Amino acid sequence: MSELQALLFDVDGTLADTERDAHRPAFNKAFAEFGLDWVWDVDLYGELLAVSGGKERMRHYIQHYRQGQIAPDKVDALVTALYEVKTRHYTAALADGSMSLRPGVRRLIAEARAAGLRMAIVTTTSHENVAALLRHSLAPDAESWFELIAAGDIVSAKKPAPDIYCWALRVMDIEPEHCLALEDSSNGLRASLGAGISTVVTVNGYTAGENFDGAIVVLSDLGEPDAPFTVLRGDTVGGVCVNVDLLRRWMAG
Ligand code: XBP
Ligand code: MG
Repeated sequence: MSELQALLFDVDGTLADTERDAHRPAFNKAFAEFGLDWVWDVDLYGELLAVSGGKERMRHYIQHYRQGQIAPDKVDALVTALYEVKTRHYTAALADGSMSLRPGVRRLIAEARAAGLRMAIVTTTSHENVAALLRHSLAPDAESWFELIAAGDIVSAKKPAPDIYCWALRVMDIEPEHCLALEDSSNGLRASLGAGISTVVTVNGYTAGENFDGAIVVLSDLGEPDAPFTVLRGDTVGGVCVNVDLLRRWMAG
């Protein structure tokens, strides 16, 4: 039986439902600012989420949905410039604290801190975006609660490649057997499992129909004592919300 020592949190879709109502409008604002008539509606964005990473997603869109519109030798510079503006819009939108955390996230993080568990962030989005979400939606000093923020372009192969998780394990000098990952998407799950880390999945509107083979459990959300999660797959071993005790029981198998 492995002892649980660290929780590794994905960000987008796991800590907060940032994709539909924060990242997506920020992309659209950037497109408009550049005079592009590109609009990513809710459904199209759901399709594009198959590609993780905002820059990679825009490159994919240009290649597959806007053939011939941008000269190939201009794509990289355009994507870089759009990403910078998109990040500005995204962080500005979060600044008023209106992006709420998903059910149970604040509670679990507090319990993990109290239990002395190590915590890290492992995400495809940028450090800047993570910092904005933690600061404005969790607590002004929340970034300091995490010993590591593994984010964005630290690795070139984004999720579903396991690289960002492998990098975090190396920097933390910890074995995957002592970690649990929390993810919301099939891409994220494949990344964490690829690094050998047991994973709890909480789905959202964009990811509910995805393949989560290999997850310990698939839940609607982390739940609260008075608002239990719904179990989509797996054994909750008697728990009604995800807490440190339940995570330890899952680790024990
Ligand atoms: C999700 C992603 C990101 C976001 C957009 O990251 O794939 O690309 O959609 O953020 P995760 P950026 O679930 O790993 O947190 O535009 O900054 O990439
Ligand atoms: Mg995610």
